[in-house]
Amino acid sequence: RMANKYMACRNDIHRYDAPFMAVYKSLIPAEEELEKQRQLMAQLENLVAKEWPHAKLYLYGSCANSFGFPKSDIDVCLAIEDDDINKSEMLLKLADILQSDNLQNVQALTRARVPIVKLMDPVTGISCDICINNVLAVVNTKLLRDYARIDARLRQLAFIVKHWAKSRRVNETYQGTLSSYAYVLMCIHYLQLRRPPILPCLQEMDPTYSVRVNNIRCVYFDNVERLSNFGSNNRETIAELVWGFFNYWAYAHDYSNTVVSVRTGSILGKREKDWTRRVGNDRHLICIEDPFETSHDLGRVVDKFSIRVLREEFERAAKIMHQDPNPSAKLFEPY
Ligand code: 3AT
Ligand code: MG
Repeated sequence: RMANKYMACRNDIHRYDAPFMAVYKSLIPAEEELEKQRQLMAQLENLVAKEWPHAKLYLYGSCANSFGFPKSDIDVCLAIEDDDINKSEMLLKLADILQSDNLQNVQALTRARVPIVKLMDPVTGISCDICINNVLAVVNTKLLRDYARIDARLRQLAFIVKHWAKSRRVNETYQGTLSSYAYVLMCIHYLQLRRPPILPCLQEMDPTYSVRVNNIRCVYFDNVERLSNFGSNNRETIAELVWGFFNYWAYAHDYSNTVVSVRTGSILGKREKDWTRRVGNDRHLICIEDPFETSHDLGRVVDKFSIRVLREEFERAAKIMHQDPNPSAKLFEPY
């Protein structure tokens, strides 16, 4: 199946670069939206500093990793270095403070898997989730943002892939499909493996950035302004990359035996990670290694039903990219 279906790229592919670029541009948030986010952040920083002068607030997720769509909620992490904090108490206290400052719909979800306070700012209309000490998410956000600064094609590809995943409803972890974070890692990995490569492997280079988060050493090369020519020997354009990405996940990826790893910039064996069988709820039917929490498979939410849905969607996308007369519209037709 793999060998005979792995297709050559259609020869009129460059006709579709402009339409895909137009889709990409339509998905970039406006500068005034980012300004509103900064405004809300400043207000929150003020409130938090009064109660916890040593705490810091960080944006994470799509509002800070440069892969955010317009009108998305913002994710905020309150980081506090204090050994004896009680997260629930702190979240309840935070909810009180926010409420008295006229923020709306304030809700403390202390029993959630990641406990948060939710709020809506009536001035900017932005909704926001605040969690406590989820520092690994802040660090992986920075890694994604740093990769995006190396080559513009990453952001183009990832926006198209995220838009496809949302349109086709395969970006719903509670339904067994993949998170946006997983899709962006798949895009980075794809560009690391192009020949010549479009992205380097930052975690394999001499580190210039290093933090320790809950005993995980997060180190990598983050002087990315030095790498702005890295991908210039590869001339592939957006339509080719979208085609190649879907072709890879439809026909070329070895789901039974391999793991994609941004950390090493390579494909690893499931065997070496001991991800060959189901353990608890982790089925490892599609394996995407977290770059820092390396025991964490971002595909673990995928089950035997949703893996079929996903693979059928990859095949549908690959076929559209291969032969549809209007791929930049057809790809995103709602499910
Ligand atoms: P959307 O535009 O909201 O779809 P996002 O980038 O905000 O995309 P998520 O809402 O899936 O992505 O996740 C928010 C951030 O939380 C992204 C990443 O920094 C972190 N994160 C999400 N899922 C995981 C995970 N399984 N492991 C580690 N970090 C994660
Ligand atoms: Mg988000």
